Amino acid sequence: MAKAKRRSGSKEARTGGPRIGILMGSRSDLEVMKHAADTLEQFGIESEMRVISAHRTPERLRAFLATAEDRGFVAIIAGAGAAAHLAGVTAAGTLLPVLGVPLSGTSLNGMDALLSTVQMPAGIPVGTLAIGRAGAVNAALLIVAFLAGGDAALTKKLAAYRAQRAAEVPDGPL
Ligand code: RP5
Repeated sequence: MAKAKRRSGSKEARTGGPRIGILMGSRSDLEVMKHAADTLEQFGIESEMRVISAHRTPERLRAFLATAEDRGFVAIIAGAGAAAHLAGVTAAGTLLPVLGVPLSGTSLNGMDALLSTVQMPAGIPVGTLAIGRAGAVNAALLIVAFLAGGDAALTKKLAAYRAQRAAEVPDGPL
């Protein structure tokens, strides 16, 4: 498999494998959302991170989605905080699967973003993960699991990742 690229911004350059879009509503979301890119990179999966706000830069979102499939994207992870609608609006504008990561940052500590992201009416799905870093990591791992179907090498990497997580758990509490 070609070495994974992790890109920030829209400048084109790619390795040719499946590609994941990582959208975030603000640059202030990067600290959390970079964990999605880090995780995908561990599996050799290319990603592109973009700051796209559903309410502040709706045209940027439309432009990204208009070419996403042609550019090789197979799934999108969208992270946003507050009255988070980025994942839902993204899902409304594409047939690609969209995973939502609710982010904390307001006085409601992410509960606002969680409910905004998870409560999509039937018909336009957003697969919603946990609030914050766990959600960013697990969104990436869920995509890895989907892509691993029929890909023996990726399945092996996923099994090794799980084994490593198990090895990190101490046998005793002290
Ligand atoms: C949301 O509002 C963003 O996703 C971010 O989590 C939050 C705050 O954004 P900034 O005020 O830091 O740009 O749209």
